[in-house]
Amino acid sequence: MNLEFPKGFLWGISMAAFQYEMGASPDSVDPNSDWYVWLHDRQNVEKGVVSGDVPENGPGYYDLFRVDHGWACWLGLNAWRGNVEWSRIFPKSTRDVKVHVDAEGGAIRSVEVSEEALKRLDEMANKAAVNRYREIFEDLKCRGLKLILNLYHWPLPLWVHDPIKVRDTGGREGPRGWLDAETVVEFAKFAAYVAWKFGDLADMWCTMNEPNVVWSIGYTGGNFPPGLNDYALSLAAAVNLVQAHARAYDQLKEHAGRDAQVGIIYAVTPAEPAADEDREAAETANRVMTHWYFEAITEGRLAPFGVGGERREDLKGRVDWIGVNYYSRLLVKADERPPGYRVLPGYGFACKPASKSEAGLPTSDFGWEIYPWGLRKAVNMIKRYGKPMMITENGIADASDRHRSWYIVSHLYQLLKAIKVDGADVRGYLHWSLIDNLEWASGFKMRFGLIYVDMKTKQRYPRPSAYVFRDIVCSNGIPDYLAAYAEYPNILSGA
Ligand code: PGI
Repeated sequence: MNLEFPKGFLWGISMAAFQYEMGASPDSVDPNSDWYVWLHDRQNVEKGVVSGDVPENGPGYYDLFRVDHGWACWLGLNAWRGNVEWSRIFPKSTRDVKVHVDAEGGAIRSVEVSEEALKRLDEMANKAAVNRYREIFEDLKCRGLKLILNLYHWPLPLWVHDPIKVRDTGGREGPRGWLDAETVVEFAKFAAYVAWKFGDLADMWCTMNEPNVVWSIGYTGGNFPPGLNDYALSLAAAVNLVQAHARAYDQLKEHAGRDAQVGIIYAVTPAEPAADEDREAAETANRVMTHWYFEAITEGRLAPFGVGGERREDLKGRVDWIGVNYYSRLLVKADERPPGYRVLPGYGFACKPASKSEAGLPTSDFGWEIYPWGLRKAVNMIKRYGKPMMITENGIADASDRHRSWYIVSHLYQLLKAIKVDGADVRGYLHWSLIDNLEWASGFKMRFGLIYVDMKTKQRYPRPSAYVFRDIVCSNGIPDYLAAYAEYPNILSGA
């Protein structure tokens, strides 16, 4: 197999506003989101739900964006996945802005945002934030980077979600965020506004990042807001997140132009059977975690977590391209209790940090097994929906940079197999991430950057793996001198 990528392949990085923006000036601090409050909450810090690290000490992209775009150019990139923060643009409620909603029970079937409503939204928007985003995006475009603009990467404005109140009342009192169908309507307004305001600058769009992570980690005992553990609430959030995607899709098509390419980014984590007798369990896991969602937005069949099967024409055909985020796998065993499988510890995401998995494969600082074959599987799982794909995240928490180079090469090698052997239509690879940043509840210790950031001085220093990635990007393939890193395990993995 020749180790070149198709002509015109997109090479880039992905980032999230909340993880990158704050840190270099008092002006950059946005205290108006649920995540900001969540990370500062005393109870969360005391209980160890969050690390105690706060976004105000972050890498400071809101002010230093030109520096970081410069590094992207140094790497030879031609794409950048950017993100706007809802709570910056609308720190105050937009509920009073009248729009036409076709709703039935909890189903939000359509939202129409008129020109007049857009003007009202424009009056309410925080102009300093809107202008800053315009500066940031114009700078990206001037440098020849394609802008893939993502609307939602997890923080919600406080007027949409009070995570402490929701946590403390078990989801009864709010504002209740994704537990409330009204959030779908407000998100549609936000999408309409961003499309209208930045339609001239975005080359591709995505409505949101990993809805599946939001409804699982936030509502099934994880450390994300609102920190609940309740299957019914997780399901309610999932249904609203699917609807929010579909309604935002409609707004982007309406206000950024019919030819706007609108996608969704999903955490595709392939479940593999522990043994032959667990094959059905693995299929169940993939259906429960992944396939039901894509069936909803392609065919209009809504069976959340694989249960039920309601027709929803208003969800059908709501995706032009699919972003696959891949980090590791899950190994599953059949289980009599619902949902019919359980995840085995010691493999995939469930390993000890910076050690070896039960399969003898190295793990990251996060305890995620390095499993490059899973990327090929993830792509093949999504191929059936017949849409162009892009790897929208792939990377590793590796402060010492001992694994990152061969992590990248071995994953790209499996991606090449998916493209050339399996015929998958993958248009680009966006690495997570360009620079070290705030890893949500885990804080600054988890370092995903190709470029190291000294969080005190805000200085950037490229890691050795950045040079490796740069050589790949500049040759649009795996150069000969790196070909030995493709096969796995190899000498650098310590395996
Ligand atoms: O953890 C690295 C990155 C985050 O920094 C990104 O914001 C987020 O989009 N990451 C890994 C995943 N998703 C993202 C994979 C799924 C996952 C999310 C949260 C696994 C564990 C916790």
